[in-house]
Amino acid sequence: MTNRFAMAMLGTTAVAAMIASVCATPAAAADASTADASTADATVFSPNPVQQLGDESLTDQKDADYPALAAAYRRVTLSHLAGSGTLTGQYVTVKSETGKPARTVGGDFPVWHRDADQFEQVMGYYWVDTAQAYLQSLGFGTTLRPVNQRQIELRIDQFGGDNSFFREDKANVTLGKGGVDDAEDAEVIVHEYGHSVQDSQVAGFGTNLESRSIGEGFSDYLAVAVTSWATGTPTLTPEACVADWDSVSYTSTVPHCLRRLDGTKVYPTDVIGEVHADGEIWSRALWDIRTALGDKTASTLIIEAQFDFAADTSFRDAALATVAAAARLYGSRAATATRTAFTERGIL
Ligand SMILES: [Ca+2]
Ligand SMILES: [Ca+2]
Ligand SMILES: [Ca+2]
Ligand SMILES: [Zn+2]
Repeated sequence: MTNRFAMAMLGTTAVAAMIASVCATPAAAADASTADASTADATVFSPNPVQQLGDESLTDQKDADYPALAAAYRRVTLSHLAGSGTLTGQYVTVKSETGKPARTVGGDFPVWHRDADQFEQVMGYYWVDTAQAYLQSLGFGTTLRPVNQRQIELRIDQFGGDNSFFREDKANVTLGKGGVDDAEDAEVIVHEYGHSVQDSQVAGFGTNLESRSIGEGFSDYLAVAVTSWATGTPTLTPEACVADWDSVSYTSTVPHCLRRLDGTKVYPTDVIGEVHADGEIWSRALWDIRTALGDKTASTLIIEAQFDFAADTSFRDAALATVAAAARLYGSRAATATRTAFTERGIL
């Protein structure tokens, strides 16, 4: 099934709300410029139980917390919180439309498991904040321009279908609860965050088939790049597999993957006019750049290039901008590897 993520196209970019510095704790007050206010411990999957345990036999079981999942829970520290005791922070605020909002008890978030609504809320906060930390680890916001340094509003919703989406008019992301709850899989959360990344770089990005396909391909790429950065490699499921856990609800073949980054589709032969499917042409090119140059170099040039994309870019123009960014940042060897990746997909 390839049709799961719909991206609403309307509207203009919202101005992100900033966390008021009055919320900062004394420890963070010296660093008010980043509003790095406070931290709290919480329990998450990292990135999802299928990938963590290498167990493709796991199933949703109607949101039950069953013993085979026990080893996948991780205690982590949430950063950039506003200090209010809720899941509100510098880069994300969680709005629960399903169940009680998470609150700290004694300074930390209780140990909620997947059968508690608050678990998805914590997941959403942690993985959006981690995705922003990944961008900053590449130099965005220090040696390079900031990328998506705004507060994303993340809604956990009993949205009817098995579907999550990004609405650029509100800088918000909604995560659904069909099948495995979407926010139980970090790769679904970071995929949606990928759309907000591109929207922050080019307002209204993605207005036609090819630009929207790039949006899907990049968001799949970012999902894997961020989760691999956060949890390490090698991975126990194929690294190129996106959403190993969410996809157990709608795939029957093993490994369970919503999509993969290492497919063999080429342009224009394999274009079918559906953005997620066609996005696999783009994501494979990005995957090859990463294989050739390493994660940090590849992701940096890929994301830096996106500032130069037109909202309605073609594959070709976006590929040329990416080659140019490679040359500008890293020189001719990187540019050649980048060009080769797009040539092999038929894009250049
Ligand atoms: Ca759940
Ligand atoms: Ca789902
Ligand atoms: Ca994965
Ligand atoms: Zn998408």
